Amino acid sequence: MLQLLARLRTPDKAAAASTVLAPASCTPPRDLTHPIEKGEDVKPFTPEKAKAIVMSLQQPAVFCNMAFDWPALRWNPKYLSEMLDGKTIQFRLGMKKIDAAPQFETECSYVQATLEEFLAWSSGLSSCFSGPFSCYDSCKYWAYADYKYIAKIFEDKTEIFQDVIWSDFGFPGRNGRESTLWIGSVGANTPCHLDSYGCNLVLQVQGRKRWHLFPPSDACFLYPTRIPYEESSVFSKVSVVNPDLKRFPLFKKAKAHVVTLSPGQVLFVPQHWWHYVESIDPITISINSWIELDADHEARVEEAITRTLVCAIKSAEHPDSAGAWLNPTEVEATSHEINLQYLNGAMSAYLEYQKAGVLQHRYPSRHRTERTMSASCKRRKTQVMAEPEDNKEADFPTAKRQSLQADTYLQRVA
Ligand SMILES: O=C(O)CCC(=O)C(=O)O
Repeated sequence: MLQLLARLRTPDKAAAASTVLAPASCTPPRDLTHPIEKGEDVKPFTPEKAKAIVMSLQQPAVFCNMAFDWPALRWNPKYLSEMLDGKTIQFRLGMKKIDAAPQFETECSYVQATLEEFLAWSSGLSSCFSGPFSCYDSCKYWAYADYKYIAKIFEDKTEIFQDVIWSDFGFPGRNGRESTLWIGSVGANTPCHLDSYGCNLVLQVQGRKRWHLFPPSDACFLYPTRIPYEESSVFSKVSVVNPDLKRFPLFKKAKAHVVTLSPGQVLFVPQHWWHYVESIDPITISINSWIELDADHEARVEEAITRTLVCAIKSAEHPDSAGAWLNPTEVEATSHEINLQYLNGAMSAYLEYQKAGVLQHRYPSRHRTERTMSASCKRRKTQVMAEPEDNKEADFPTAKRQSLQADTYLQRVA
């Protein structure tokens, strides 16, 4: 089934705010070694219906019981350690203490470590007094192996791509190869941003994450910035969980939709929804896939113009160092020539797309169309919730469990 996120109030009004309902049929996270109980082995939506929801819904939503049989739900830390087989990955470290300014990736520390080293450190083992995490007290810092392309880190274990089955959502052939993996300790977070391209499906695998989502229409209350610069990410200057309302008074008007994603649930994040994401359990693991949309053609042109301008202005201001303005996820400040080539390519693709007379332009309605899967490397990219959170009022629509009947669709909960 599907739960849509409630409109939540901004943090200063949090005491009165509230969140989603969990329909009775929403299953809790389940240990896959347990026998399936009656009714749990039925997916509430066919792939066609799930895709129709994803391609038309304008609100974030959580799908429950759609992934109960995905082998990826067995991707616990021990299993992933075995699969990584001692390979090191990069972890981003940040302070657990939440400041009134967002902790952007430019302000984080980075270490290269094995998953075992990360697990030992995050559980406070004394063996970590040496090793890659030795400079960081796990009581004060969180660590995050974020945004890891599964195709890259498991390039020698390609069989595990099949553990992720996005075809259940109507995207045939899409699996772990087109997905990214996120492994964090408690407090690990991603600053509030929107993704310029696509929409996003996120499977929570282990532990819980809290998502704070804001609609695209809240952009002016979130003080957007392109610094740090990262292609396809627009960051908010506001620390949404500890906002400085003197500097950012309009943030009071932002409508947060807060949801906690539990293992087995799949969050749909619609195009251009802002999100701040925090890990609230000792170890969290999630997997996501950004679904390309026709609207990305236009967004690519806009992104190419933005890149050209930001690189030109910032390289002139800081000729010797891009460290101050370039997000660490960007390899380097690209030259003006490269940027213009990129802009040219994006313009040509957009014109081709327009010439092809794609439906979306004829009917610029609520219905979006998926672009065929491409090799596009999207930097990032887009809650549906199990339990109502305390102190938050529920006033959201939900979809009724379908019992595999295609005629049941979205419904409002009274
Ligand atoms: O899980 C996270 O920390 C962030 C995920 C995200 O930004 C995304 O999937 O777009």
